[in-house]
Amino acid sequence: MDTATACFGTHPKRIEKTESDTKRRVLDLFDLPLPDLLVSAQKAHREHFDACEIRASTLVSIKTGACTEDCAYCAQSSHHQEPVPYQPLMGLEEVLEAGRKAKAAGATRLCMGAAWRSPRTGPQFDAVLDMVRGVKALGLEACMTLGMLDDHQARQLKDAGLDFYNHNLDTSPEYYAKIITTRTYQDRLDTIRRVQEAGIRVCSGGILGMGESREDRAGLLHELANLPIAPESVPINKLMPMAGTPLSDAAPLDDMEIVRAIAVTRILLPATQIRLSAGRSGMSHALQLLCFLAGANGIFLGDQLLTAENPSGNEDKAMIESFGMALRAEN
Ligand code: SAM
Ligand code: DTB
Ligand code: SF4
Repeated sequence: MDTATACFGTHPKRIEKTESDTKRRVLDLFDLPLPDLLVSAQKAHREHFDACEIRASTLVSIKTGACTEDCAYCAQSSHHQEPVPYQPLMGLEEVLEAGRKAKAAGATRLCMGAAWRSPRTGPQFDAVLDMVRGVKALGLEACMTLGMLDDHQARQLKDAGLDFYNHNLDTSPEYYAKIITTRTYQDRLDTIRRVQEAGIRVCSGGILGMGESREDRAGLLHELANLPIAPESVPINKLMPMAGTPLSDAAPLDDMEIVRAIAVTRILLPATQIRLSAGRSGMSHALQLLCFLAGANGIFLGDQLLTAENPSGNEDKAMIESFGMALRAEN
């Protein structure tokens, strides 16, 4: 493995990359027999984490719908039929109430998402900064996903105490234009760079099952693993086909392809948190266990994602307990 990693006990720390994995190598990993792939991923996982621990984040949609962007998967885009109803920016107290509930349910991070191309500087952004400060004061990690940021906004978020910024590459550079036309891959890379330069940890991943090829999935993971600084958190989403979107009838991805993609992510980014994100409501417990064996070590906890359904908190807790695993209690 050409990847330079730093391990500090079971806590992942910022990983500076030295050399790149080639895309060919990533595809070769995908092609491994599943038993071999799973063992390699488990080995990498156990070198950096307690493999019986799951980290839980809870999502809250702080601004919903009426989004100007045309992401083909998203129910919040105003370009599609049947977009979800618009809800303006949530008040601080409502966000904090969501944070208190998330903490009581066992989450250690609140991930606040806004359906924006990019946030507008001014009173609205100031309100977002107050949310970061308020969530931190509850003793939770704070994550935001607000679209594209400029340098100043990234620094302001850092100063407010933001721990993570979520900005997904979503798919390979080659497939990207089939999914989104209103902003480019380079725009996304630029925002990730600004966030990293501001000293905020990056959460960046993608969606599987949008009609892309295995080569595209390898391309996405190759991009993530070769960012100048490795992302500290990678969400792997399975497409939830949303009514009215161009991907509403997308053919479901083979389950084992998701397991493979998680295992490859774990091998390429051994010290990164990997979150099994959207799409769990359609997955059996057995499939989710395979994903955890492949190296996933996080979930979104709570009955709702941003707008779409998620397994109930009670079901998830019972599932994790039945595996003899546990929710990690601290950040
Ligand atoms: N507007 C911001 C942006 O696009 O960066 C933040 C919110 S956006 C909803 C966050 C991520 O959710 C997307 O990048 C995408 O990966 C994921 N997502 C959205 N809709 C999804 C769906 N139907 N199925 C799976 N993942 C989805
Ligand atoms: C991510 O990669 N997945 C989360 C989080 N980052 C913001 C969002 C999933 C959204 C699923 C569709 C919805 O709820 O509308
Ligand atoms: Fe808007 Fe984000 Fe949905 Fe794209 S993914 S339409 S930017 S909310």
